[in-house]
Amino acid sequence: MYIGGTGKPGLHHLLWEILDNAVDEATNGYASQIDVILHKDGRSMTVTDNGRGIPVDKHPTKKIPTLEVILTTLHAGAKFDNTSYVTSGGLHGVGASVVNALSESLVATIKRDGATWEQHYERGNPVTKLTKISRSSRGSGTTIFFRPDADIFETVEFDAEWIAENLEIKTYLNGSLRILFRNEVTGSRQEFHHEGGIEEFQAHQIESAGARPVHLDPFVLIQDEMIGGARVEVTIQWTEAPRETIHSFVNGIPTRDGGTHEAGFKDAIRNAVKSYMDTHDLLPRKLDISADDIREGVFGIINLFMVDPQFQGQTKEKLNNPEIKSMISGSIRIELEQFLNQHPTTGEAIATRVIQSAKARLASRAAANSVRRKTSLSHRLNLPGKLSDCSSTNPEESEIFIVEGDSAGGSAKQGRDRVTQAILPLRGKVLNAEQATLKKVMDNKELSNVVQALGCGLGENLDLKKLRYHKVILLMDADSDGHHISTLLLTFFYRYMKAMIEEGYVFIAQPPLFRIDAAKQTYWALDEADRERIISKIKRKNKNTKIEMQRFKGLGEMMPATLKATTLDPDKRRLLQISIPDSDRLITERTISDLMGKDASARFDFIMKHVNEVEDLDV
Ligand code: 0R9
Repeated sequence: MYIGGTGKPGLHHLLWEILDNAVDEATNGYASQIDVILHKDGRSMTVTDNGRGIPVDKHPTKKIPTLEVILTTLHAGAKFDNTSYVTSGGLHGVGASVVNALSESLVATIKRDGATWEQHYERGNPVTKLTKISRSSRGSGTTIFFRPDADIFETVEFDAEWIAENLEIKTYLNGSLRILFRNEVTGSRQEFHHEGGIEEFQAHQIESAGARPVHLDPFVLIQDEMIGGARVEVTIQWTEAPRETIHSFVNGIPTRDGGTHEAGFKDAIRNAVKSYMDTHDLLPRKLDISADDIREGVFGIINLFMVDPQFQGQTKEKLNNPEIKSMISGSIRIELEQFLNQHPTTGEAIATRVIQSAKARLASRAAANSVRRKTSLSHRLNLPGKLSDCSSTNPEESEIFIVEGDSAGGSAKQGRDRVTQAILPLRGKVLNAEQATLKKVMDNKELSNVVQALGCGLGENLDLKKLRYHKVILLMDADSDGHHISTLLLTFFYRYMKAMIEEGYVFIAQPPLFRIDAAKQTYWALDEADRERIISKIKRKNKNTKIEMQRFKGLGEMMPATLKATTLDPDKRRLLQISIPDSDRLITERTISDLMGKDASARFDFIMKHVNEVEDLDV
């Protein structure tokens, strides 16, 4: 209920919670360094900040130390906040008490007023009194060690890479903060410190997306002393990228569903640029410019610091304070317009970019309209010629297999259930949608066949009510070419039909790589590891059993009956459902742009970083 589940994201939520409390102390100007340790067991963590230390004196009404109240009472932190203490509460801010309750062991160590205090907890209950363990202490601060409860979590292994990514983002959002990450599992250390703050963050994002800026200097605004003591940091830069990339944060926590601050930010961009173009007579007559045209190619970050943010939505990741929208929109608009007027070369480059995107949108709309005409249900005959459709018209029971190559398509066609399973073979090259405009995407024969077959349009015209199949299954060979095509199709879906992934309609089929026959039984193995597992199971039963093995070179080699029995039949097959982890959409976004974007060096870095994790790298 409090951490969104007991899987991997829930486990890491515990760390984000403790980390946010430490970052809050830094955001408020009392701490400058945070040390994070992943211990040797891989399943316990320690976080230390050098702030003031959680108060250890007796709580005025509860008559126990404030620290103990904080660690044993839900939402206790909120009651202590004064009106100027900015906290991440409301997002991760469920309180340290939740981390304590869900940990087998938690130890709090506080350095304050020249002494060191410690208290031990197990599953949320104190097992020692708060004890002064030293009469001296250098400096002040809070240390929390915790080991999540293995009886509660499905996995208790922390993911060092994910942690490091999040720690780095924290330091981009708090330019003066330094975070040291020690991974005792691997013996490595990383230090994160980005004095350039969000401006550096944005430059890094633009570079890793391989996007070419259309003007040199970004617009940067740091506005302190807004109404209600709020503070906002903003950076904006236009690039040639075919889409906008806006990241919003409140008190350093991502607001993935946006909200009033992001809406105000977008309004400000539109109004400032529109007014600048009007004033300087830069708008061509007869060309309607939309807000989307103005923001195409924009990389933008808005980080708002405010007391008492209110959040809404299922994941509480949308800011809901209504007064914020006009406050942000008004102040950013004035500053941005002034910036454009003071930097006419930049202003004109942006105006040219906006006009270019308006013209491209009109061209794309014409292309998309033609696809929509072709995909409308009344034109069923206009479905792609290569599609072997199913006879059912009920999307809930219908599936489409997008298959690599005509020969695999032939086997799949013979092995399928004609009522519920459609087959679409792909032959030509699938375009990399990460590096293409909608117009180019629609000109690609294979992708346009997919769009026509699915029937629900794409981009701004996507309408999932018209989706003709509720299972879209990618069926590729288990080799590097097959993986490549799957990756290209997933990139396309992610960029142009993301809701289809979010609704859980996209799957990857898992055809076997090996057939194993032993003692009159047939087994199917997905990969080498699976094969070894099966063989040792057979040998355990009888070590003299004769084993015969066949490796499939590709789907095309498989008999239709085999394909049916292993991969098509809903009762026997294994499918991987594609999802975008809510826990980190930012990382998903970055992974897609690193791996599929124009910047080859980002891919090179990725390969070098992960090369040791792969047994047989196929390059
Ligand atoms: C390692 C993780 N760090 C923390 O959890 C942490 C919480 C915290 C804190 C204060 C200072 N440092 C902290 N680190 C703090 C101190 C004071 C006032 N507000 C906050 C003070 O000295 O007066 N606290 C967060 C909530 C609370 N303290 C409080 F509710 F107990 F006051």
